[in-house]
Amino acid sequence: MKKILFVGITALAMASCTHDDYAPVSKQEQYQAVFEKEFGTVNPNVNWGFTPQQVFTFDKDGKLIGTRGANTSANQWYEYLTVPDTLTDAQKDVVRRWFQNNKNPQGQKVNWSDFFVQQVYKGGTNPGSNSPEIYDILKDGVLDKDKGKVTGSNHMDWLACGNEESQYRDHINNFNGGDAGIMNVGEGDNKFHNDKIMYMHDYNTTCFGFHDSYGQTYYYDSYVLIPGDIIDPIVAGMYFVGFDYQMQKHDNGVLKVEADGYYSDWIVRIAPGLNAPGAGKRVMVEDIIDSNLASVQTSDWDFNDAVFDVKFEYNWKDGHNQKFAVITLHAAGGTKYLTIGGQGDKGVEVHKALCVEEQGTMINTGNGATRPVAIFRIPVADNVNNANDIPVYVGAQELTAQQGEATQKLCVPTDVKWMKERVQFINSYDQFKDYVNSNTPDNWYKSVKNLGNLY
Ligand SMILES: [Ca+2]
Ligand SMILES: [Ca+2]
Ligand SMILES: [Ca+2]
Repeated sequence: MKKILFVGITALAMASCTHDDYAPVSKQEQYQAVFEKEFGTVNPNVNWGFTPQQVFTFDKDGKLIGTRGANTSANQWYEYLTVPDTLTDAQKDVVRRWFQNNKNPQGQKVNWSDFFVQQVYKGGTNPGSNSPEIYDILKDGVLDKDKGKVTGSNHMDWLACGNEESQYRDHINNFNGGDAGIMNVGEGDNKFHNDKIMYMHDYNTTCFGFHDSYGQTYYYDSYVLIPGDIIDPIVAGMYFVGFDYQMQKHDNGVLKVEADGYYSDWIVRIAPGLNAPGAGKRVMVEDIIDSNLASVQTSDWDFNDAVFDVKFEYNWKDGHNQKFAVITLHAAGGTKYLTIGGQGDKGVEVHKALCVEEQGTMINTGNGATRPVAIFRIPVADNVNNANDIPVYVGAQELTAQQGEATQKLCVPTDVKWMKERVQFINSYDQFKDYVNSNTPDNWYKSVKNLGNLY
């Protein structure tokens, strides 16, 4: 056996040293070949749309961008965000009724570092027939008429989000007593409205909670997050968090209100902090390079294996200014281990970020799961201001976009739609091939032949 193995190694060494036909070809070289077979010769000047971007700076006093936590500079939100409209009475009504009529609903999770919170309903002001929202008090497990009744929402005083153990658990400013204060949103040329709304910046949606002022206790497991899609078409695409009041207090015995499974004691809407048009750039990623490049087909090219927007900002954190790329992840149209921000554990895996555990599930490309966007931050060096400098990996293979070379990443404005699965890129974006071959038109994404191919 040993002898045979030795002969094999010698033959291999000779092949790679003496015959050019057998010389190892790099993945990128193989990729260049299949890319040019599909799209033609790459023009040496093509840079795939990547350019330096605007950097937003937030000072510690909340000018333009607030410190982490609640950002109360509502008049500036429109400069870098798409602010949700006010909710109509009909929308609030249909949401209230849903929470009042559905006991112990199954919730879901979202993953947003930046989001709005909007008031929907203060429990007890319009109770449902099943969900009283005004509770009897039990003393040592027995109804205690002397204690009277308690309106839960009146004691839900400190709406908060973030991890219970985390130092980053914070108050959603302005949201107390089951209600919220009015904010003046936008000014001047920017759209203006009044609503009970707050923007949470550099935060997280790991959990939501409230402080009960009756028993002086925090509750971080008495909420449920429900997509508007299952409530009513007039709130489709929205997300709502409902809270179920509970209370416990030691006062010559145990006084108690038990959670009743109706999460209508306080209802808020949460909405992702999406970029204002022009505030960021969109990156569309192709992972074919990690496949068997001998069998690539036209429909394998879709540049939707990750689709994310990049916005740069300086943010006051832990006592000094730090630079971040804010990533808004829209789609994960592949089944490989794809990370943004670094390789493996050093980056963020796209399926996980979108709250889907199975790596084999494609997300938001019309052929798998549908999920809300994910929003997260990646620390970057001070000199980084180009979305191309945000590393993207498939396994150990970095995906690159080099001028004049076959690319795995495209950079486009944030209103460009991405591809569905199994449709032909080349027959959807009509002028992409011209762009590859001649570096023009650089707005190739505006020529769409078959809109139905886009998500
Ligand atoms: Ca309740
Ligand atoms: Ca692909
Ligand atoms: Ca795909």
